[in-house]
Amino acid sequence: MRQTTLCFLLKDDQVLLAMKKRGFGAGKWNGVGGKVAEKEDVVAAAAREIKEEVGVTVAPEDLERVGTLNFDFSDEHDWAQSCTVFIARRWEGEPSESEEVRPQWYRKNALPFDSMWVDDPHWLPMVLAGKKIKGKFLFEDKGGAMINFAVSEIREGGVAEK
Ligand code: 6OG
Repeated sequence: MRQTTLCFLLKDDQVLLAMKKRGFGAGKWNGVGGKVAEKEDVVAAAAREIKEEVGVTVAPEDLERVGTLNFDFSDEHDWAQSCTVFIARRWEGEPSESEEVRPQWYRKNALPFDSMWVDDPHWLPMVLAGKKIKGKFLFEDKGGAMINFAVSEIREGGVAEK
């Protein structure tokens, strides 16, 4: 399965979202990320995508791994991916627009879910509340709708159901 990354920069009560201008997920707000290259580790991949997409530099030790999400698509099996989610509270530089995305800060309690992937309301608030999670999601309609999903919080010493 394809490995991808997704990272959310956090500043006070705000989270950086990026409007994808082209390619997979175009027209949606999301964290910053993309495919992990061959022989690249996920942390390096996340740092590379953040630099490419919004122009800021995050040190590997400032990328905190907070979740793993498995996405499956009933009508597009090639799109299946395992996505490692990170948050970062320290970086160098100011987020800026690139050919791929337009970044914008949002208050954590005022996220534009209507223009995000349909799975996001089920796990992103948990991540923004400081939880570590794992989730799996099955989509139809090319990601337009969810058939089923499961999200659980990962706690020290075990996994608790949401
Ligand atoms: P590129 O194809 O752009 O990498 N991604 C998803 N993010 C959310 N929130 N929900 C989904 O539900 C997603 N499916 C994929 C992971 C794909 C980027 O899009 C994210 C990667 O950051 C279906 O290289």
